[in-house]
Amino acid sequence: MAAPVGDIGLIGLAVMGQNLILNMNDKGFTVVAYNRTTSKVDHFLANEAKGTKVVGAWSIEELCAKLKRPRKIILLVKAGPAVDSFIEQLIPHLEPGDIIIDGGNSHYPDSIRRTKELEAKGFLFVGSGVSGGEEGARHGPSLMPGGSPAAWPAIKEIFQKTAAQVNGEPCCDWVGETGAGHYVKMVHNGIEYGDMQLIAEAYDILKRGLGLHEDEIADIFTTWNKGVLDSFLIEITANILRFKDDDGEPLVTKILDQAGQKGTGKWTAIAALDAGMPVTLIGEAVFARCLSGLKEERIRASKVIAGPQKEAFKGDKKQFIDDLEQALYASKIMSYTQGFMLMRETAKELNWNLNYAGIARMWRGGCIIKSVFLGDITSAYQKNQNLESLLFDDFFNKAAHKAQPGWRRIVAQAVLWGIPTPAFSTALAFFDGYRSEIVPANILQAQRDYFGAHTFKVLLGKENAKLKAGQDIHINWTGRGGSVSASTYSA
Ligand code: NBP
Repeated sequence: MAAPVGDIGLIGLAVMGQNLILNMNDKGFTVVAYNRTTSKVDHFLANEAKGTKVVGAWSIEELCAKLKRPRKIILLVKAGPAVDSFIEQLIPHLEPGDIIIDGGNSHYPDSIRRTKELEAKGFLFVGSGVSGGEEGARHGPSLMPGGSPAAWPAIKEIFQKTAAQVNGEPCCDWVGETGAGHYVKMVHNGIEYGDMQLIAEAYDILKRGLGLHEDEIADIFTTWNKGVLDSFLIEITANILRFKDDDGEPLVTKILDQAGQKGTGKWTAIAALDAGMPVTLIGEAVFARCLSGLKEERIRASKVIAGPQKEAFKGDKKQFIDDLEQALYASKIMSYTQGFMLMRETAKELNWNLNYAGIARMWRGGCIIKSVFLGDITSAYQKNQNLESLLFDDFFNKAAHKAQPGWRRIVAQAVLWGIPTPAFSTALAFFDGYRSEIVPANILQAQRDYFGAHTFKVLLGKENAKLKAGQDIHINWTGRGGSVSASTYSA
């Protein structure tokens, strides 16, 4: 039998798989391609892959036979049972140390399970976030691999050469153990929801608040794209706003205001609730899409619920637009602060050694949230890998302080106009809550103890004979209740 030729195998010849194969081929790797419906292998070899080094396989057995050891096989198939089915089919043809890589949009608990199951059988598993869609897959995606650490040295060269490059650095590094790669990809998608919502709110304020035309708003976004907000999403939004329908109207004004979602933002929000972390901006971004979905109800409500009388803006427009830029920047800082806090908490819970500077670097290029801003986050975590939150980093601390006055003016003005800004507002509320030594949770604790004998702890410095430090205290608030307290636990 001929010696194996393939550096890596790939299963799943749909849009992502085909493009990633061609990309890896361009980087000098020999890829063996397989698909469940094998006619797609023939079609791919005869068309898109014609003239390349790509090798076809028409069975799992043939795919495995054509790969160099340790075998590396990427699955780019529909997330869910299809991934498990291929893993089962592959196992009889693998040897210990071989590596199965899932590059689809799998939910991280599945990747945790698959890592454990495959490692128990002597194989290695990598769950890798792949971002950037078709274009990214073809010319350089952001790749976020996690799973069995022993797999990384074997796949590192292929992954880092295939990924997008920014300033000569690959947008790919080892993320962490078990499901960490897919977890980080999920948080990436959640952050993407937040960034998109913030831009949509800025558009709404400029359109309904200042009364600007799409062309004028596009110019503002183009200017912002040269400063701290320099990012793919700001750039494409400017292009979208300039795009005209056949009658010369901006096409965007004709698009139904009902946002779709595939679920990764929701997964992030649920993960945040499970971890008990205040990832409020992503949550609001998901809920804003839910509210947008209530189109018929909103139409009816708009006829019977009046907002404030709209007053024309009398202030300094230039100053207002500068304030809005700062509000967007500061809100974005809050969103990333929250996202990294979530990753930190989960890493603690699941014993992952997450590479935070690496994560920010991976997101710098090849993906939807790519931005200059992520370079500053990389620097912050390079300076201090154990940073509690971005707001403790000098650069972001100063940036948030500088943005504060304009940010508050924008949120206040939007409230007066009756223009909803859930993402801007929650970012500011988070900032004010996070910087408060005292929050009104004392009232909540008192209420809980009053109606349910849930107990409370005493504030440091306020102890006395009745209020003892560190103890769970129950007070008979009405003189009528008993002295039995409920057991304490966190739900
Ligand atoms: P699809 O998500 O459309 O999946 C198509 C592939 O899955 C085909 O190879 C198909 O085989 C295979 N497949 C299906 Br569908 N059901 C199967 C089953 N029950 N058993 C075995 N194979 C099955 O392809 P894609 O859009 O290229 O995405 C691939 C992965 O990458 C997905 O997890 C996706 O979420 C993720 N992703 C996509 C993007 C993007 O922009 N599209 C970006 C980032 C990540 P067949 O040809 O025989 O039907």
